[in-house]
Parts: sequence; structure tokens; C-alpha cells
Amino acid sequence: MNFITAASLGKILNRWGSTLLAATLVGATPSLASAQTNVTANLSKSLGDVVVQDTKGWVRRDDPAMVKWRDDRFGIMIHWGIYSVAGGWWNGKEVKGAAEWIKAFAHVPNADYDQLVGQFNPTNYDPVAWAKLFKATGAKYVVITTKHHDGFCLWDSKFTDFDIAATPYKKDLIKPLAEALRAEGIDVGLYYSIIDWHNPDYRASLKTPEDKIAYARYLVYLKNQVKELLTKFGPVTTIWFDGRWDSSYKSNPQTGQDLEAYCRSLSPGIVIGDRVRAYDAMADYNSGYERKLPVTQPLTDWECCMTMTENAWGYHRTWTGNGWKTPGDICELLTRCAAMNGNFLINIGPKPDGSIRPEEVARLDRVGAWMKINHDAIYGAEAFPIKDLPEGIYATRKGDHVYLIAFRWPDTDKLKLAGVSIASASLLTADGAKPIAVEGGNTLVGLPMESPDTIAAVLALELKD
Ligand code: H79
Repeated sequence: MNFITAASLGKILNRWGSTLLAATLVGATPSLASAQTNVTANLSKSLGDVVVQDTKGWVRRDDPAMVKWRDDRFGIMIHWGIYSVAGGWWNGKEVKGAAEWIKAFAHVPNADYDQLVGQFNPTNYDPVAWAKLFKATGAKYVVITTKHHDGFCLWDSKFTDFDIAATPYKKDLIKPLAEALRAEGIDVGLYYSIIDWHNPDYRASLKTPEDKIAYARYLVYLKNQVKELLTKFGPVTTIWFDGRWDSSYKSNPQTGQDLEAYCRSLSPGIVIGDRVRAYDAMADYNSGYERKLPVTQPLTDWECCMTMTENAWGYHRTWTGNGWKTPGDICELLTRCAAMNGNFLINIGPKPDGSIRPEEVARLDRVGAWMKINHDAIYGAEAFPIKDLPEGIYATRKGDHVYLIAFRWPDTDKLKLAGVSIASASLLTADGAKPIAVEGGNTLVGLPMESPDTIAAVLALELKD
């Protein structure tokens, strides 16, 4: 593996910094921007942007598996399990908060919660159709919950009966999806919760010698299951751990170090987020941007995972949270990630019968239509800071191309980009790239009065050597 340190990355970023460009608008035309809502500002407010610049000893991986993950930029997260049967309701009452947390939020005893196992029967599950939908969305990888905090396993595990084999459906849900995804050229990522509310050996804290003995047994169980995940389903490119905050895990960094090393021993090249670690180190990337974006460009690789609603990952029947993000919101979040060297996962919570709710399908379809035209600005793209870009326009770079992704169309027909030397420019459209005239090597002229795309139009600039 080739590594470069955070310090040397800093130098590279400084090199980018020295090529900062200045963009200025020239020529005033009637404002179209005023008619558009400021999605970015609204999202920033509701999500609470964060600044996390502690690299915790991160070393940049540049081996092929990591480069692929970094270039992918866009994935889909799936939260599915027996909590989907409850769908955010317990005993005839809606339970507020994330639907996959219902056992904790509604204080459901094990014996009652276990009844959901007998009701989980996803007869409409069609992993091939899922994979085709994700492909059409433009997703390059998928991360599915194999076990969430409730401890229920979506595959037939040798080490517990609290799994899919105990349901009326009986059949493993993970392998057919892994195979269907790979058939579409989509990488397979598996989410696994460290927290386990079902296994009697799990402990949130280690207060007594008995706790320590039980938790040691739990860690053996966890590793046995991780081994199943990394050996039974063909190549797994990412293992996505979650739930590291209980003191049993976080008070002993050795536990996370061992788990990370164990995964790498089973699957060299696997990409692992920093949630595998007890806050002591970064692993391959910062996976902490949960429903949040960084304010400034992180120094490490990073990934944001995002709900379509305010905070429900698993299926919630009557979600009455803070509304649904629009397809434009989702494209803008993806773009903001790519423009800050990050990856983006958009979440869906399939229904207990295996179907995907129409609100989610409609959003994935529309995002896919946008990606079909504009994907060059996202895949393999990296940050390209341009000073004074108008608000709502983001820039990425790939090779000798810079992409301006305009969620708010400039209220001018001329856009001057000082300090850049443009060989040619074009507008990406459904009918192919349309040439845009360039004046003086740095000014785009004759821009259409209105955005040619209702979500965001992309201007592709070919730079001179
Ligand atoms: O799987 C999704 C969520 O269910 C899971 N991560 C995503 C991907 C997640 N669960 N909780 N969190 C994320 C946030 C953690 C909240 C906490 Fe707490 C605050 C943990 C400890 C303090 C609330 C209060 C939960 C436990 C105590």
C-alpha cells in the first residue's frame, strides 16, 4: 500500500490553495436567483454543519481499493430489519425518533420485540430490481445493515438464532443482494452494529468481573459474525461499523484496534471507516458526518451518510418529521461532498415486505436522471476551490477539466473566472455537451438566461495546459 501522511497531504492542499481562482460576475441581467430558495443555507441550519479537522494519525491510502472507493463518491445506505415491521409504531402509538431505535425508545422487552421475527416476511424482496434501481440512480456502492443495534441478523448466522432463518421468509437476504449488486458493477458494503441489545453477553459498561467475562464472550461472537460477513458473500469492499459509544467499547481502544486488524487480516484492501475505532484513530476515513456536512474541507478522506427525512433510517410508516428532502437537495448534498473531497451515502428504509416506498423510489429516479447527464462532475472528482464563486455554484476538478455545478443559475450571461486559463467550455445537457463561448481565456459568455436543468446545470471547462 502507498500511504501519504496527513502532513504531506497538507502540502498538496496548499498547492491547491495557491491556485485559488477568483470568480466575478460581469454584466447584470434580471435576477433569477431571487426566485430560488436557498437550499444550502436551509440545510446548513437544520443539519448543523460541523468542523472536524482532527486527523487522529490518519494516513492516506492510495492502493487501488481505496482509490476506487474515493472515486466512487456516491452510494446508497439501506436500513432494513425487523424494526421495519413495527414501522415506527408500537402498541397503536407512534414512537417519535429514528424508527430503527423503536426497541429502546418504546422500552420494548425482548420477549415482545422478538415477536417481530415471526412477522418479518419480505415476500416482495427483489434484490435484482433493487440493484437495477441503484444502478439507475448512479450509486457506485451500497451499504446495507446486516445487523443493527437490535441484534437481528439479515443473514443465516451460525452463531445466533435471532436471524432471518427464524422468520417465515427463512432465506438469507444478504447474498442475493451482494450478487445482484456485483452483477450491476456496484460495490458491496456491509453495516454491522457493535452495540447489540439482544445478545445476553453484550454489556454497555464493564462494572463487574462478570461483565468483563460476558463482554469478552460477546467480542468473540462479534468477530465470528464479522468473519461470516467477510467470507460468505463474495468480495465485500467496505465494512461499516456503528455504535462505538458505549463505555465497554470506547474505554478500551485495543478492542477497536484488534477488530480493525482482524477485518484487514480477513480481507486485505477492505475500506473501513473510523467508527471501528474507539475515537482514538481514524482508520481509512472519517465516517462521522452523520446527517451533517463539514464546513471546511476535511484533511482526511470522509463520507457523509444522510437520511431523506429528518431522522429516520429504518422504515417509518407515518413519518411526520421535518419533511422530505427534494431530489435537488440530495443532488446538492452529493455535490457539496464531492466538492470537498468526500463521499455521500443517501439512505433508504425498505418496507417489511421488501418493497421500497414510492417517495424514495421517486427521489432515486430523479437523482439518477440528473446523474446520467452530470456524472462527470461527481465520479472521480475532487475539490477545486474557486474564490468568490457565486453562492449555490460548486466546483470540482477531474484531470484537465473543472466542473461548475450551478444549483443557482448566475443572474448574468457572463461569468468571469480570474486566474484560470480555459481552452474550451461546454454545458452538459441531455442532448450532449453544448459549446459555450469563452472570451479572453477566462470569461464564459452567452450563458443561457435560465438554467437548462431544473436541479443544477453543469458547465465543463477544459483547462489549457
Ligand atoms: O444507523 C443509523 C442510526 O440508527 C445510528 N447511525 C445511523 C447510521 C445512530 N444511532 N444513534 N446515533 C446514530 C446517534 C447517537 C446518539 C447517541 Fe445516545 C447520543 C449515542 C449516545 C449519545 C441517544 C442517547 C442514544 C444513546 C444515548
